[in-house]
Amino acid sequence: MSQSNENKSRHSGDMARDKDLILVVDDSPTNLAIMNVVLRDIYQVITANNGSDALALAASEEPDLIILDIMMPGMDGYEICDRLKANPFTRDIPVMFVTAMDQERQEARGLALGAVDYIAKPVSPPIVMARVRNQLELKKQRDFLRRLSAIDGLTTIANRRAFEEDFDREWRRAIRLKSSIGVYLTDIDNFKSYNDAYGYLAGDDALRILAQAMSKAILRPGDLLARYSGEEFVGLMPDTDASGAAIVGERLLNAVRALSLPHAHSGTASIVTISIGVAICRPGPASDRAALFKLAGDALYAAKKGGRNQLRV
Ligand code: GH3
Ligand code: MG
Ligand code: MG
Ligand code: MG
Repeated sequence: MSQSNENKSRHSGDMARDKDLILVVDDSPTNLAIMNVVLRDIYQVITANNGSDALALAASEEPDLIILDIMMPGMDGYEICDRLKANPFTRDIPVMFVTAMDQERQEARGLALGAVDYIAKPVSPPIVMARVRNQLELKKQRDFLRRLSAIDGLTTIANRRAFEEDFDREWRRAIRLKSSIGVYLTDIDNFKSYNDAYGYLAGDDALRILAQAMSKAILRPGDLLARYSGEEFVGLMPDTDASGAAIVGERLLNAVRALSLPHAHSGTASIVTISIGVAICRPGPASDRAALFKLAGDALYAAKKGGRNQLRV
């Protein structure tokens, strides 16, 4: 899997298409042509006539649905489905089989391999349309729920669950690519007294405003900012070394200062400020990502001890 593929897949959820994209895989040019005619008015259709092209297209184009013929020379539909399901970048794409009539065993085997539905040959256009529409609708609902489960309700940025998933994925990627990875933890300074002085609802507003400002301060598309807990935010910086991480940290500090939210008891500058702890490493197979996270926590503690409104590495 190439690096550009991995980067692309990280952001597939953001990808907006005018039409749903369907990949049709069949060794018969006639069958491909029929499916194309049936689907092309409503959907964008791409085709492959063999397994390896199908797998490559599935990974690079991230179709919304794959329609897969079973009987093919070389890699058959079962094997293609198996491989799609084994690859984290393609496993969530719904697969529908095309089976010859009266092939109960084919249908059962396909469904057991993770296919969501099947179409019987010879294909009936209205049935193809109906089944395709159903599966695309279900996929939209799944994608919606997946996005929802990754979002923090108060600030609408990523939540802790999303961070943990990203951290795990980026960590393994950094090991594979022998690249470095940075983590930062931010904590609002004297936020308890902000709530005490201005009220808890004003505190919630401040959290929303800070979250948006910090999100905007992060330049690189691969970087993640998430709300970790109460008034603590966590960030992930793939492919970032110590100097790059310090630059991001300074941008975050300045973005919050620039808001100039009045905080009479901030103990620092009479405005809301944050402290940041940063940790960077180049993980190997034996490294522990919890240890990197703890280093960021230690650095944050040092920033607090050192007077707040600052960054420590
Ligand atoms: P420090 O500078 O040491 O961080 O001081 P602090 O007062 O910010 O201490 P700490 O980080 O432990 O404070 C957490 C406070 O953040 C407690 C609570 O009042 C506030 N807080 C946590 N979650 C929320 C939230 O969702 N909404 C609001 N309004 N306040 C929250
Ligand atoms: Mg065939
Ligand atoms: Mg805190
Ligand atoms: Mg705090």
